[in-house]
Amino acid sequence: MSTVPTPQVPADVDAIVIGAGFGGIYMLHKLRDELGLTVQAFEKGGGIGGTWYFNTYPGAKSDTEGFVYRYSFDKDLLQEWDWSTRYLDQPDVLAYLDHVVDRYDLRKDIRLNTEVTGAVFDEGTDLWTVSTGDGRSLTSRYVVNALGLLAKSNIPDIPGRDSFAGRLVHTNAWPGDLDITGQRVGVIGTGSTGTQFITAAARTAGHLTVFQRSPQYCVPSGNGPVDQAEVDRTKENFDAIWEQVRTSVVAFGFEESGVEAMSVSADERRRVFQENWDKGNGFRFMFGTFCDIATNPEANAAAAEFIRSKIAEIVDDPETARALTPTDLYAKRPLCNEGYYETYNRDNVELVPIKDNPIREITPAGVRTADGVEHELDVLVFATGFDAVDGNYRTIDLRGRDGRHIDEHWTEGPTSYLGLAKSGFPNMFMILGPNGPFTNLPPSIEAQVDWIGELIGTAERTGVRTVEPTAEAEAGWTATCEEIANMTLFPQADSWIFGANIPGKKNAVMFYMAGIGAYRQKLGEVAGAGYDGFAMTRATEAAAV
Ligand code: FAD
Ligand code: NA7
Repeated sequence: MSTVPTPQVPADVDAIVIGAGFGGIYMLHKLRDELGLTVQAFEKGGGIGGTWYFNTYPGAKSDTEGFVYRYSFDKDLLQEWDWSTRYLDQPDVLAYLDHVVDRYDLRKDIRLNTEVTGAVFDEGTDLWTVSTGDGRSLTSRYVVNALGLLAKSNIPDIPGRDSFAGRLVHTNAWPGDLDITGQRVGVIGTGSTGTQFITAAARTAGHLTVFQRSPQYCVPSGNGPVDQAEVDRTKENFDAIWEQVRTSVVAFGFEESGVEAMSVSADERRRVFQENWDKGNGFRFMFGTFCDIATNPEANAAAAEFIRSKIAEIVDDPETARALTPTDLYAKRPLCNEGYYETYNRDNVELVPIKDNPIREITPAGVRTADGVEHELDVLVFATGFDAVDGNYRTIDLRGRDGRHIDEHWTEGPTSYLGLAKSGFPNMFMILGPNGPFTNLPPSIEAQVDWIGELIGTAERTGVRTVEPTAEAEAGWTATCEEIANMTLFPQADSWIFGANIPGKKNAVMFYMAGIGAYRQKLGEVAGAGYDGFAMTRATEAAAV
């Protein structure tokens, strides 16, 4: 640890939190209520909730089961919030987060409708200056970015996009006044969001045209009502459930399989796949059936073949079934849905495969494909996903030491130490930053917030003035994440997980794929070794660590 002679210039507040989704809400509570710091949170949306404030499209819901798509840090909070369906619809998650914000009286410290446009570290004062879109600025000693990893919309620049005479919307900005009942609706995109939207919209739209670039592997979600007796049983069991979640791999509330797919007979494989198909949930199908679906090409092919056989069984029209059937690896974030493939048996749903017949332009009347057909529409929905992980960071004038912008650090793709801090950016933390865990996210958010809180608490108690990872520690973590990702099949599929969905974006490893248990263990080891990999400075007059 080095020392600096100058006294601390007072800051406007101790800490600034940017974003008020799952991450920012808990971070604000941690810093203000547990550490006793003064905190200002900024949120560019008109309400709290992040993902769950913006994604109000028909069908929006969690694909993590509701009993583990929540916070676990407060046992009373866990006991007082009920659920009535296996997965939570968007309004349910938003109501839950509103409840949390009110319960801990957080709203008064969240400034809504306020976009952070700049965050600049001053090496003379060791303070951050955070500027907002309303022309104001505030200084703080700490900044925590809770900007969201799936929060910056990807809006493809399709020719004629602005000429459309109907309503053109992205699912991440669904307008409150848009009712698609009886309308001619087109949707571009068949990822997690697109498949949710398609199954819901088919029930109300007059006609639904699905523009599909890549067919998807999608398993049933098994959604349905949950009765109070089951809720009560789950609540009684919460200690054991959360212990399992925190030490598991994907943190989805089920036991991952320890059995290799090829170690059992073909009949047994099919039995296990069927059993998990019947139970439902995408992560369960990928990680609860066999332990090597995401790592062994043969096991992956067996799972993929099973899903393909289901598509052939479910979809009535053979040509539609063929177009819906993926032939590539089963190695994107696994999808689940209620009746996705069945939806294509409806008379009002039309599949337009666009891989070989791409969209040529958007016209005032609709979408024209390369074969010259103009698909006439009243509403066109972009379910085209997100500039994931680093997207929102790069829109901020974010500068650390030497005035260097985050883009200058991230020329080869975004990096961090432990998914939560960045060398050259003292006293700055990230929730779900690059190379954080690939899991059900609330438990990983909690792990990060708890750990950041511990570190800031230690710094406060011991007179540490700045703390940041070393470049070596960051490079080591990046290499670890690359090594682990390369042991899986995920890098071989083009998806947002590696930035492959954004034209021109550098493909890079953006997740730690060894699971939440291993991640939490690593966090514990780093803290236990006196924050190994972090460099600290302190004022000479401060108490020694
Ligand atoms: P967010 O909820 O994205 O919040 C980030 C906030 O930061 C936003 O409100 C944003 O407006 C704000 N912000 C960003 N930049 C600025 C700025 N410059 N100034 C001010 N404010 C800013 N994950 C799961 O684990 N399971 C699921 O089932 C699941 N379902 C999902 C379904 C959908 C439709 C989507 C889009 C995502 C889903 N996710 C799911 C991922 C989800 O994003 C996370 O689970 C979680 O909500 C992330 O919380 P967060 O606080 O990190 O980010
Ligand atoms: P995804 O998973 O990135 O899916 C986006 C979809 O949009 C996918 O089908 C894409 O096809 C398609 N897409 C993207 N750009 C285009 C263009 N230009 N033309 C045609 N089709 C396009 O985003 P989601 O929102 O569904 O899910 C992201 C995560 O958010 C998800 O895992 C949940 O956690 C919530 P492609 O497959 O690239 O061919």
